Amino acid sequence: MKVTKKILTFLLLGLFLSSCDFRIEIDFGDEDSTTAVSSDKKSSSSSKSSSNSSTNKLSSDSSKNNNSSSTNKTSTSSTNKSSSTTTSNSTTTTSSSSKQESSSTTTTSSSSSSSSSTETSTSSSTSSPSVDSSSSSSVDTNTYLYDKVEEELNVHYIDLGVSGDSILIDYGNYEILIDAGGNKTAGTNIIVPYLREYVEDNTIELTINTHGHEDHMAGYVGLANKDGVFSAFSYGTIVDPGEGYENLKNNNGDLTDLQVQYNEKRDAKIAEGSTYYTIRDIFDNNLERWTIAPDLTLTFLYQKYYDIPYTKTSQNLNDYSICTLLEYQDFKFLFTGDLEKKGEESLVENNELPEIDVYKAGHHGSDTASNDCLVDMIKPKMSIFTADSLGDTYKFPHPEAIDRLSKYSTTYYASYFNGHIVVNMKKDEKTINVNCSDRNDSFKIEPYLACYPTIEAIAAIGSFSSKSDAVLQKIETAEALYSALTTEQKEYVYNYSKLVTAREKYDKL
Ligand SMILES: [Ca+2]
Ligand SMILES: [Ca+2]
Repeated sequence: MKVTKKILTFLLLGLFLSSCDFRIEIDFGDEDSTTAVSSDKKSSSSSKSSSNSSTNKLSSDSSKNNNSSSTNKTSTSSTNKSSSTTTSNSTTTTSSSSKQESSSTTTTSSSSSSSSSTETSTSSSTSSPSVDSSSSSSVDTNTYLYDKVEEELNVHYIDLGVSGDSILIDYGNYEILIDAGGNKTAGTNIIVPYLREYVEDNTIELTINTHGHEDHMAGYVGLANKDGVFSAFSYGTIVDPGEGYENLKNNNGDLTDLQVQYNEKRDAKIAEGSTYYTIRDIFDNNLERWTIAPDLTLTFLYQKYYDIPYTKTSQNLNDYSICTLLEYQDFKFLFTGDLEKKGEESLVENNELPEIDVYKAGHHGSDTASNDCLVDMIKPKMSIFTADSLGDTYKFPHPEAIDRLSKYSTTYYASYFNGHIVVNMKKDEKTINVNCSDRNDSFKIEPYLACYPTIEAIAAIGSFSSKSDAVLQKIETAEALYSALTTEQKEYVYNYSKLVTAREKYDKL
């Protein structure tokens, strides 16, 4: 089974992660080393102290203030403490497999304008995948949220088998989880066992559900009577759009079953002691900048939809996506959920965004995201597509988005192509290392764009239950397109199995 194989492969990969050599230099020589992001502060009349940690839930009624003018962009550093020592029950652990698969490490240069090089090495190790904290140095917890300076940071873009987001930022025993999506099955069978490998203290210090779509939320719930991402772990702080902005609503305006289930699971965590903030609470209380360690900060980025309640007339839930900037040493990561054009315009208007090293391409690489207004500001060196179109109809990533990104990006990864994608950075090293569970060579846009008409033709076959000239023509068209591709291009046709299945079915009818 594909999913199981991926997990097992990745566990093995983790065994030698710390021993890998990194070979790709990213040159930060020209960059301003000072903190590059500033958010507009909404003037707040209820400015709670940042040390206000014991409150489980801030009032959602705090006055909604006007968004201040974007001309006054200052950065406020605030720290806040999240505290949750509740331990949730965890009954299972990921099993290991006797199947041994070697993994490879590829590094790519993002300082070069040419296509990335691929240097591959194979290695294996029996060392523990856990972070060695013995070399960590202690820091003042009155200043920082975490009590150590770790030797490395890993950002995991988890492959969910379907398009969807679940991103783990792993810094020793401090973890941030952005979304737990895909679907309920992915939550229980992929995300939970994956996280257990890296959340050794069973507590995720911060989780952010960017918005209430299934592919970003369902994993928190998980399968019935099994662990989902909420039930499997304890949480320091939970942030989401909140009531009135969470909108998997039915036509009659009620919350969907999934939203109701998410709320129940989240509220159970709050009852256990987790701190909960809506994204408006974050800005109303000046909690947007989280100083985790001297070399690590997470900043919530303001955009206007945080303050616009969901209605029938503003019913694109993607607009509500919570956006964050992660800064580790000089490295900068941007996460924008499924934000689309109007949200991106607001994001750019309200924040002085720095150039970004690693950009999770908005909305899985959809044409609706990564618009010029954003891309021209952040100039992403590396773009990652959390896209796995097997079984869906969205055909992410879209060539239009790739075209815009390609003005700046020199390296790409895609979850359907690479599997789990782990970006590793080490303390005091100016290199980014990428390790993937399926294949380490980066995603190349030339063969992808060349095969895209084939991907579209296969998707266009659709479902059928009887023979017809129309169906046969679609199958033959897709087969002809596929057969004309080069071997390399064929590797990018993620829905080829659908074509095989369609042909077999048609011949049997
Ligand atoms: Ca960890
Ligand atoms: Ca932790």
